[in-house]
Amino acid sequence: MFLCRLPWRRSSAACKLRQSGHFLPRERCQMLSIKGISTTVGQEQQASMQEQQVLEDLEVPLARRETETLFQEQPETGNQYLEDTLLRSYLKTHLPPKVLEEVHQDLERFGNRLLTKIQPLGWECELNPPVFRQYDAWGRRVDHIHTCSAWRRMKEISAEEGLIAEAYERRYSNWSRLYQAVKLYLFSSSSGGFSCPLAMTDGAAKVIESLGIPGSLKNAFSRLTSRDPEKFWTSGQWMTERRGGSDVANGTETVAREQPDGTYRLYGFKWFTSAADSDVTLTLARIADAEGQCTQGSRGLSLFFLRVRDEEGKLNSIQVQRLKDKLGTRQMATAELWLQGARAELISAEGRGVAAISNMLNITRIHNVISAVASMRRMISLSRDYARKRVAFGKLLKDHPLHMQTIARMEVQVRGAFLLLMEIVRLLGLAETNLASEQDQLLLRLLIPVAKLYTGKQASAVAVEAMESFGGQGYMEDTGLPVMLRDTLVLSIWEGTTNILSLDVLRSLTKSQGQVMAAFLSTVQVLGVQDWCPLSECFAESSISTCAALASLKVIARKKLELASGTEELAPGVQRTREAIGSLQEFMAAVGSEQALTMELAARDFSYSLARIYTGALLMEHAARPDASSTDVCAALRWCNQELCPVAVESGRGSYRGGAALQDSALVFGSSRL
Ligand code: UCC
Repeated sequence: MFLCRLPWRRSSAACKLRQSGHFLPRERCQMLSIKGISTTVGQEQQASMQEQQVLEDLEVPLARRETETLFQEQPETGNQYLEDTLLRSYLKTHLPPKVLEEVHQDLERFGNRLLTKIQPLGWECELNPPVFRQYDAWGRRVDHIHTCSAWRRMKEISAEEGLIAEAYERRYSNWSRLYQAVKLYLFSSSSGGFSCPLAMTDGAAKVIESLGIPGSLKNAFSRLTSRDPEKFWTSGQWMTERRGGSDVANGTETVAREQPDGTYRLYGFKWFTSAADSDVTLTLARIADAEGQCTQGSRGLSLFFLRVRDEEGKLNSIQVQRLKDKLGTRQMATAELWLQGARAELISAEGRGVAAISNMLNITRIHNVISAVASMRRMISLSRDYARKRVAFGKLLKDHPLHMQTIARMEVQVRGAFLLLMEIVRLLGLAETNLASEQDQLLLRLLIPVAKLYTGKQASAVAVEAMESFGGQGYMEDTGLPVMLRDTLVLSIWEGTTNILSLDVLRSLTKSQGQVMAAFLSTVQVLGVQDWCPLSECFAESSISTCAALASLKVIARKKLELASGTEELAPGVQRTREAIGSLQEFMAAVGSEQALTMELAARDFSYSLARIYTGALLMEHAARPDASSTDVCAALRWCNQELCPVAVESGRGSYRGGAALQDSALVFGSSRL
């Protein structure tokens, strides 16, 4: 996340020598450390003399200068936009030229702002996590969550940069969403955790917009999507209660009581509320009838909007029980909250709370993908820079083939994940501007959980691997690397765990009666297996609606480009993708007649198969551009060299048969439990 101008080289040499025996001659360190261990008088005298010598050395400027040359130059990143060749080639390929020109200028400026101003603020957020003060000096309960000035500055910057606004103003029509996602992607690893409230703010804005921005929510919507730091609000998403983080339908106990004025008061306990310093929130509750009874299950849940504090900053009948002590995302306050009659507005139809909040979930899940890709990109950029600076066994790390193979494997992962992210936000942009075909919409519904679950896992694996590429330094807190690792590990958990998302993939299949799969298969065929055609051309209508100068694209859109000369090199990848699609189809045909348990057991592998096949097709499409580089081709082929359809392989091994579930239980609990 940080690793830019961290205080590594700032502390005095003497202090470093004291902190780290590594930089001292080994014998002297040992002598320093033998104090207190039983020694002979002679040994003690010798140790004392040597210790004296070390202390003298510390005072001698020449010796200090010599020692300083031992310090390792730290890995750094530059302007993250300019350095990201894949991002830039994607934008160049897909954005209409006029849009590209404007966006490029802004992103270059933003990249510089991130490097010089925002990144240091992000580190400050890490060093100054929120503090909870329950009582004031005179014993009055205040429940104040104190955040640092850098965190508050992040909120202002988010407004100034239009990190939410951009998606809702739609000044670039369908490309606005993609542009917003790119800014969030660049922001994420420098944001000091502020990506989290932004995700929920975007989700809340989306829900309100999808409700047609009712009059009572006009003010909230304009604040959530404002560029004015004075006006800008952030939102929370209070879904998780003690009995249900995943099983929201059965776990939600919060009760809503209607008031004479038509508003509601909420009573309950929210177990995880991220970014609890937010201005407003969306939350679920069960409406009590005149007898105080509530409908249980999913159909009993309704969606509410509430302001967390009033104009004077007083909490809305809410008590903060405590802040969570988390592994990561420590920059951001996650609280346990008691709702003791919090005034709220019902914003969904009664009993349609889950369906209504799923609009928010789908947006926050996309933000999760953004953070996953951003984290991988940052870790790999730092590993790469370190490989250019660190010498081991007489040569730079970059000259060690095994080390480079490890980084290259991570690079293939992040490239695939990046293209998958771009694909989703491209589709979302089309859907939000009424330009999406039915197929696009089905695809979007399917790909959001697929991308969330897959990139969350990828990011965790890449973060661990990349940390290792710094050796022991990767494990040191003040390098900032452990912070990045911790913050990445949450990505496979919040917003739905891998298994919950795998079941959501199945839900999308069932709900659409298989249409999402038809959309998936036909798109994959077009992307990876047919001639290349730039998508900006395919969707030229949308760009033309915002930019008349692009009318010429319409002409080009009708022309299918010949595959670039490198296409032949892609043949093995195309072949493997075709085979994987065939295996997937065979699996689906076979499983159609089997029980629901089979599909549940297969859900994760099935989702991984969708992710790998679709991403492979995207990589090949990118590699088949006329101006594709050899790196693009290499990444596509390497991606396709992995098992693209693990669900077929596991199915062949009998992993989803009923007996397999019994075996799983036996393996976990031992046979005696059966
Ligand atoms: O709050 C959290 C932490 C906040 C931090 C946010 C930071 C984000 C940062 C990102 C980067 C920095 S974590 C809490 C997250 N909680 C979850 O994600 C919940 C996980 N559980 C699920 O997703 C479950 O699958 C549920 C809750 C959706 C299951 O609920 P139900 O009620 O049992 O499911 P149903 O009955 O199948 O679905 C109810 C309705 C259906 O519509 P109808 O009634 O028309 O058939 C579904 O089709 O909701 C619809 N639905 C969806 N529609 C359910 N899920 C979706 C979906 N994903 N998209 C569209």
